[in-house]
Amino acid sequence: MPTSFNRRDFIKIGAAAGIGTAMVGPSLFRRHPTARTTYPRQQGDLIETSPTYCEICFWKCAGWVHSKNGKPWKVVGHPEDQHSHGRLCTRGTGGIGAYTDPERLKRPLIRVEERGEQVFREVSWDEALDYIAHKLSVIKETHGPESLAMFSHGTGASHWKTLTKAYGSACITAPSFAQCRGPRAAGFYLTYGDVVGSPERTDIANSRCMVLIGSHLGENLHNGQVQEMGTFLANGGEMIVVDPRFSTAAGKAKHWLPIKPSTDLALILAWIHVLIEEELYDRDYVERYTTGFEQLKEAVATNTPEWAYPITTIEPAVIRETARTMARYAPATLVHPGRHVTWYGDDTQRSRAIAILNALLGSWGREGGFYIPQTAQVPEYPHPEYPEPSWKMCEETQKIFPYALSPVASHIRDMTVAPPAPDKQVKAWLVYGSNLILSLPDIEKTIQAIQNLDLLVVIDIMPAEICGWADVVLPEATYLERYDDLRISPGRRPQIALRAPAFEPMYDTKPSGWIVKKLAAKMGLSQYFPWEDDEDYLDWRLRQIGSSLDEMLEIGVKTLPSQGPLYFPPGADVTFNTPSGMIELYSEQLEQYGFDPIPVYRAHQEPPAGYYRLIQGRSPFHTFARTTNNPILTELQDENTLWVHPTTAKDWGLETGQYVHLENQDGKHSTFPIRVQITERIRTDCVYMVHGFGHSQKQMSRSYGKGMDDNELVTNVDVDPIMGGTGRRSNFVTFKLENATPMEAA
Ligand code: MGD
Ligand code: SF4
Repeated sequence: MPTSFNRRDFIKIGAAAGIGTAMVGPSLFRRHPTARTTYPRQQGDLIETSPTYCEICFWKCAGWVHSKNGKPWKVVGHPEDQHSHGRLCTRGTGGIGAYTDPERLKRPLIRVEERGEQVFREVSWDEALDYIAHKLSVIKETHGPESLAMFSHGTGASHWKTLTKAYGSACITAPSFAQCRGPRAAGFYLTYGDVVGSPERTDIANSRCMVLIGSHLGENLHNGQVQEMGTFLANGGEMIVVDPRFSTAAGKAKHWLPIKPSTDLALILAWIHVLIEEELYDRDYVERYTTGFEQLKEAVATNTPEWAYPITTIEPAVIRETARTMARYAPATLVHPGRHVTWYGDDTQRSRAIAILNALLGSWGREGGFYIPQTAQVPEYPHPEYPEPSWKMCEETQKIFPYALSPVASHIRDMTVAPPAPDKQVKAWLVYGSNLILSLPDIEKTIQAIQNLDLLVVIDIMPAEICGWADVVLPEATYLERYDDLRISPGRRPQIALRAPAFEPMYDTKPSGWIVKKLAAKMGLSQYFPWEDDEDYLDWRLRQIGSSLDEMLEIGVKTLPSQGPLYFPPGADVTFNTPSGMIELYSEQLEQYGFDPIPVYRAHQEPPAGYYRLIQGRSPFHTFARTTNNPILTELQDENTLWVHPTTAKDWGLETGQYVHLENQDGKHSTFPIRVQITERIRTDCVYMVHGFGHSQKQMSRSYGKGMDDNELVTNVDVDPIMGGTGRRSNFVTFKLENATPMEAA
């Protein structure tokens, strides 16, 4: 019997099964239970290990899962792995919590009432997949296969992407492009004809000077990168941190520049001005590899430190001194390109300014700057050609944002609400591992788009907010219970890593490899999945490079022969993948679209009186909203706090520990209150919280109502006109002190 719940109560889930409830029936895996390494009994315990790579964030550190007497024990880093160097971060070691969380999704669900009513019934896999296959066939007939959009975040999405392409759609997006790294990709691509990639090609370990512009490494815990920062500091590296907040990194820096938020581009232009005016740039590198230097010199002639001072509040002497420091260590000076760079809408131009600054320092392709990454080449499993879509989302997006290098998630959402033409409708979404309600700015519009769909399928491990809006919810096995595609990421050496299941999937959850193959069969698309199962798929790919699944189950990580030098050899001729073949300080590509060919600073909106700019960052203990219900990680942190400067606190009579509500410039009031943390480590014109808290799903009891969701206060989005990025930092909040009662006391 379906049971009604209000929107916040969300999904009905059947009688809770306890931890250790394994799937009844034969093993899903043929090879792994006997192939994984088994150590002799230690003090009476049977210790077993399986290779994995972490899915708690997308750095994908390789490691070993250890079980004791068949039960999860610990996950540790793989010593050969260049992402983790043998050590996992706090979140990675807490990864077991994703497996043991008794509140995870357990069985497939189908919605039985109107969308938004959140009434579901538990169904068998066959019923869930029949339902999807039937709906997709009707949608294909009515609106064409191009009307399917896929949102993907995570490795398990790989088979779903294949299915989307086999169905006939090219509309596959990672929300991280428009909400995170896209401006950096566009800015560096326009300048160098290449992207920074992930993991970043930053040669931190060999740097002598590192500049972090709103990149809060240390709190932003991308493991290998933070370990390299440790090496850099231990070697006496000088760090310059630009942040309105005294971040953990600022605490390790020689120079902390507490910049007025939204003015970084002015500072970078002033640095460029100083390098050119004082002839501190790398003349040989600039002459050999770049084009547009004279135009750059002319463009920044008036961007003096004195010009930048009233804009940024950074004193001219500090701007000059830090520019000289960068030049002193160049080319082993790394101006870090950042990662989450969608801030104020002019983000591609800010990223381009960072790219230009690095070019003047001669650090791209040089030791201590940016190395040349190497990626293992592993052939794809052969399959038939995908059908050619009659229209492609990326082309539609590029009509509006010319350097959208991938479809833009928010643009797909907007097109779902208002299609550009009757024959270009988006009618079905597959959402893999992406809680679009908390991650896409403008929640109301996201819900409006969902209401326009004929089908919303969510594949997740937790009953995240997006599941509540789905027609079908598919519970995926966690990364500790499944094979996934090989990890093939760029790095200093070509390297691959294997993720194998350490445990049978609990409850009635399944790996995506299994789900997609079965769904493809029901859709008549089996020819695109010709392998027998995940083990056969992986083994075939591995054999093409002289390895095998058995070998990888034993070793976990394999390093392949180097493909070439890590840095430009001295005096080498280098052709860049730009129209001119040079590093483009002046961009004719941008000019032809009517954009500034050299970045120009333009002022942003200021907070109204009594309001403060809301700035956000990451908690070292959590991965955005993904982990805030994890039973292990919530013990380390279960709510976020609001950083408030003492002067602001005094004006409002606030005390540390007190709960407050916030309201933004558009009158949007927070759903849950947040605890105040008074600190001199932040400027007076802004307040700060980490992202990922304030979940509204009661089904996730450890995170429900704990802390505040910054996303609901982001109603103003500054869209980057070059690539469609969604800048979230032009939202201003004021304090609302009434009825600010924390959940536990409410
Ligand atoms: P942001 O969230 O943009 O992060 O990490 P970053 O790329 O480092 O930056 C937050 C910093 O910007 C804060 O210190 C804030 O005070 C500062 N800031 C705010 N406004 C301004 C401004 O106008 N100018 C300047 N100069 N600084 C400003 C994000 C990265 O972290 C990403 S994209 C991912 S996907 C990973 N997520 C993640 C996680 O969820 N948890 C942990 N622990 N680590 C993570 N690492 C990665
Ligand atoms: Fe996992 Fe931490 Fe590595 Fe991310 S950085 S993959 S959470 S161990």
